[in-house]
Amino acid sequence: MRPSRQLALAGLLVFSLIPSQLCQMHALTQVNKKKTEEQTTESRKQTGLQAGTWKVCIGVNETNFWHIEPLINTMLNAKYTERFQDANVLLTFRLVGIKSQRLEQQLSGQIKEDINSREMELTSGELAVDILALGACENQDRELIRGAHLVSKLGAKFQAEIQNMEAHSGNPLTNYYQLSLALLALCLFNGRYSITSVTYYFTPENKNYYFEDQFSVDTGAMAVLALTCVRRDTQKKMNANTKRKISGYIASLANKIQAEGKQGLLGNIFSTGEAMQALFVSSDYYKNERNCRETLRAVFDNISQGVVYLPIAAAQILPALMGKTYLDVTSPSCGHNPVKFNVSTEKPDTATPTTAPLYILVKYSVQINKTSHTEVTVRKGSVFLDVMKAAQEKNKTLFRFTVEETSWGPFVTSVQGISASSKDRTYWKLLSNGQPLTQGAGSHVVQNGDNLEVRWSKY
Ligand code: CBY
Repeated sequence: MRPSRQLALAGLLVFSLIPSQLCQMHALTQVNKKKTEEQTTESRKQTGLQAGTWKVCIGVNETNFWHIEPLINTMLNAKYTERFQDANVLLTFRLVGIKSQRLEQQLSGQIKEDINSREMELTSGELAVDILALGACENQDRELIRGAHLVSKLGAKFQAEIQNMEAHSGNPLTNYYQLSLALLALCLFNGRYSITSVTYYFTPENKNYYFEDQFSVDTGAMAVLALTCVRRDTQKKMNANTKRKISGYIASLANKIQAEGKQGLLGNIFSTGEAMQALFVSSDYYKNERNCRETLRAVFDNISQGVVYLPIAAAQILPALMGKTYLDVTSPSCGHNPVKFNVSTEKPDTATPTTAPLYILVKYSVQINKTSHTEVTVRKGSVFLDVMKAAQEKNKTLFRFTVEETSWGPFVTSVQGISASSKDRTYWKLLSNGQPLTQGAGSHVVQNGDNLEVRWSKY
């Protein structure tokens, strides 16, 4: 750590030494410990893990803390002026035990304000994350959850999703990621949900786990967490057959997640954290040390390349790296961590460009039934959205568009006046050189000569 950083240390974070359930789950026996020691010398060099701590797929300790420092700084230094990303960040801070009173107060204040002013408009998933964040690790915000009857309000939103599926050929109001978040929060905070609906709608074959035939790892992961909570829910009287069914769903979804493993990542970098959480609670995947090592290496690589710079992305990846899952939100180990480390609140260096801007030329097209093409010049380092703006300036009729702000940045809602609709499962898909983007329009940096496209699609 640089001296300037040391000066800027906001405080020493002290975590207590409470072994997590994962610790016990993945603990190595004495017999294979020696063998593992030899095998993992190389991996420790790469991930910074120390001998003796190689017991679980927890990526972070005092020595290799620097790997995740950018994630924490991203969350600490973000300007939380918009209503979005707050809840995910607060949830993560509480769950992994990062103490920042200032940020906790600010975020929990903003979430409460948002609930007050937009209660009716909040989607099921938004309210679910709010409840998870406010209720994480026994704290006084739980009073508000009770006082404002947030859990029963979430129950009503969950019910509305199910009614919509009944009325509109199985399409929920939002999506299955949000339905799963809602089920998870209802299950953790003793809300009402129907086991019959869960067994009916959460079968792994349901189309809502897929976007255009592609299994959504994010969605599957959230469903595994929710279903695992349901299976463990002691308040629900469940017969053996139902329990077996749900266990089958969990196993099948966990397999689908593993099948999306690519060079250590599960899906892509943005789904890997939650997918890790799902596999921690549902499978033996990370008992295999090699799988753990590969995931950590891939995640740390991506972090060091600066890919994870949105607070929401950082918030969704960090818990798994610290061996935590969203199921820990109501467990006594919530907020406890076996790691001691320092957190700097120094603003990251912002490099000011010294050279004159260079321009690049890209192709851009809008495809509905027929395709409209153009070419635009934008500054080097521009993102997809800049290209859309440049095209719109050239020809309003063909390239006009609208966006809606989300925690992941701008989401393109309409092009040429044609609007995406979750009711019809339509959206504007973004592609570069024929490949779908793995980042949104506000994040994806374009390169000279790229062939960029927005395509009217059905998922
Ligand atoms: N969150 C949500 O409701 C979103 C759930 C989610 C599964 C989400 C990914 C995962 C997450 N962790 O939040 C999701 N995306 C969904 C459900 C959707 C669909 C939204 C439909 C609906 N009715 O809600 C939809 C339309 C299929 C979709 N995502 C589209 C897109 C594309 C956006 C294009 C546009 N019009 O602007 C895009 C860019 C893919 C493309 N090539 O067109 C896309 N999603 C991406 C890349 C992503 C990832 C964002 C990564 C990033 N760094 O920006 C994502 C994390 C996410 C957000 N989508 Co969707 C998935 C990933 O790559 N791992 C709950 C709420 C409370 O916050």
